[in-house]
Amino acid sequence: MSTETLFTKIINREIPADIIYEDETTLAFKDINPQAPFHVLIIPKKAIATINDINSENSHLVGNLYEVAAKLAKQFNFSEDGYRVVMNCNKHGGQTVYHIHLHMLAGKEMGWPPY
Ligand code: IU
Repeated sequence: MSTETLFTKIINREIPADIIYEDETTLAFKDINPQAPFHVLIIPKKAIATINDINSENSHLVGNLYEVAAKLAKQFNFSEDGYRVVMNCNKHGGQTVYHIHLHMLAGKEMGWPPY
């Protein structure tokens, strides 16, 4: 199964995105349909389709997503007030792009439960 999605094109700069962070393994860019004043997607450059595909070989890449979230929180001054990170899985989770991505939402107080 091909794991290529539009996010691969964003990584390869084949389609535009507002990229706010990049390192060897990870990219972060603004969500095109923001659900909070600050809404970015933090993705591994290596395509992993869903949370179900995380394993001992690639889980360090997922750890890196959280590390980048903490860095961005510090950079944009959200560490203290807080923020939400969420990763959706498959249909019931609301996943629409099959390249895992950590949503980072900040800049307002979130509600719970999230539905
Ligand atoms: P989801 O968890 O798979 O539903 O999230 C996909 C997100 O990707 C969603 O919030 C879209 O607005 C966002 N997105 C984007 O920012 N840029 C794109 O080119 C595409 C989707 I396709």
